[in-house]
Amino acid sequence: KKPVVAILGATGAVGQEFIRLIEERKFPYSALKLLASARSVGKKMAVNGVEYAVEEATAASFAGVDIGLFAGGSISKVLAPEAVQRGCVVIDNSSAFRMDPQVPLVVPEVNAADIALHKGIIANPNCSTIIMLMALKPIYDLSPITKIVVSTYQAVSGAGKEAIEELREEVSAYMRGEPMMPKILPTKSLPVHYPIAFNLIPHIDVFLDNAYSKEEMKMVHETHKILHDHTIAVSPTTVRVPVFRSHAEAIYAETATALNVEDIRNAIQQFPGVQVQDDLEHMQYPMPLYTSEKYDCYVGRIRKDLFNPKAVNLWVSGDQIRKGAALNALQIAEYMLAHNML
Ligand code: 2RA
Repeated sequence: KKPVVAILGATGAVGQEFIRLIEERKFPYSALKLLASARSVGKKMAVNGVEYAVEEATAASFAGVDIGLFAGGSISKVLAPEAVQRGCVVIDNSSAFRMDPQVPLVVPEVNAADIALHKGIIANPNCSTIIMLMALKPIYDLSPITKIVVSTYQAVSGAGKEAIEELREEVSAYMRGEPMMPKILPTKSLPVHYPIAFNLIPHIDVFLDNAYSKEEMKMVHETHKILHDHTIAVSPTTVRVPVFRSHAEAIYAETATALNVEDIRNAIQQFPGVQVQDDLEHMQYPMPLYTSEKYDCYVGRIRKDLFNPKAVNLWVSGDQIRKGAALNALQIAEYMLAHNML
């Protein structure tokens, strides 16, 4: 039986990507509901050639719904339990439930077995965590990773549709010789904003008392939960960069035993959802302009650390809205359908 599917946050960047992916991957449904906040009610959106009117998301919206694809945002905290109470399985892209022990946090290629433990909600990890673990899980399978140092180069799409628009506006203002008028980055809710065009902002989400940002601490805690290994030392720095869609990351990974680059390269190439793009002679390495709109994550610049024989350095890039959010969540739903878990 084909499921009844609801998309919560249908009009946002991730919500729109859910629709595109449902069409591209021919995700089956017997009925579809597009839900959003009151201000979006009535908007028309086409899916598979059928026009839908966006409805206001309320608890009652989930009556009879089998799968809830939640694009993210604070509304998840309120509506996910209501949806579960009405028999809906929720795949939530918000951070609300990621660290809840009752809620599996899943990258299907990394820890699909955790999906079966769900009690109604399955959490989608943060985009920067997903992209990092797609590159590192194949290495972890060769030898447990003991330490990670990661710097991220995160696309503006992570901050939503408005941030994508803001980058465009700033570039054109700059080219017209006019002042750039930032209103979104680094974080919409904070009183001070900086331009991202021709700039880098080492601040994503809010700072905590330990001088790390929430975005950075997500990479620590989510990595521990997904790999079921709380011994990994993770040192993150997350940075917003003037790129539209892909997140890129420079990673140093130390393993329990020394590995050789060829074994690492082969393991990454064979891992589902990842491709090695690493041919220096022909200037082949992943770049956000080329990894955007793709399903896979791309890994390059794979090289032994110069000083530590148990460490490797590498570079990964992946589409933040696809594998970083909507694709990963939809793949969890695809996995559940394929394993009769819905
Ligand atoms: C960001 N990872 O990039 C966060 C949310 N998508 O802003």
